[in-house]
Amino acid sequence: MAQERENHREDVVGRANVEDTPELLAYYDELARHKAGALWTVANKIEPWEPKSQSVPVVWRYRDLRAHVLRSVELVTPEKAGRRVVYLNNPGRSDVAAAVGWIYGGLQVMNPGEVASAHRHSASAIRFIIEGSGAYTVVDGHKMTLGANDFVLTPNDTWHEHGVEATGSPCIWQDGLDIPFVNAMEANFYEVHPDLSQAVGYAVDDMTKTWGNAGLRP
Ligand code: GTQ
Repeated sequence: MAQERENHREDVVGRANVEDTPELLAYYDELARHKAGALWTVANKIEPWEPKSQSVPVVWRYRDLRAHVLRSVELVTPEKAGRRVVYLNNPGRSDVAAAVGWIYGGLQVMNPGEVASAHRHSASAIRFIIEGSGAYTVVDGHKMTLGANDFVLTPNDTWHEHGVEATGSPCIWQDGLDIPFVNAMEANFYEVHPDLSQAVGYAVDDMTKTWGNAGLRP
């Protein structure tokens, strides 16, 4: 049975424009049997005139998602889920779990007293704290307390774990990671911390105190 063949012809000088003939079609079948193909059938597809996005425009409103995010607290534990997150799934990028382009986005929620185990991976993360109190993250032994409007970076391959102190309130933050990009590079490694949590090796909030002030030297 002849499979569906691609031939992305363009009637433009300098672009591939080869008409199908029975002889060529037989030739393409022959190449396909060798796991090969004729570039001119796909050249115009793989070298578009300008960048093409698979992403489609989507607006995710916090007021629409918030209740669904909070509902996940009743449905799964961080122990079982690893991370309790509702991710933003662009209909044009669901194959790579991207919110847009090569960027992953999600809304993570934790209740007071909960901790999510420590891990590290090749993808880097940024986090915006949206609401709640008592949240913290530990990045390579540096514990940082997090409140609404705080922003925290988790560089690639740093150990990280999140939690909310028992005295806090339910916390929601937005995660952004380059997971789809790193996967596209086929470069993503993932490790669970051998102790599932890190020893805090520095004064709490030392990073904020060191870098979150004026006074960088020339
Ligand atoms: O906190 O490390 O939303 O690895 C998705 C994957 C958060 C995280 C996400 C992750 C993380």
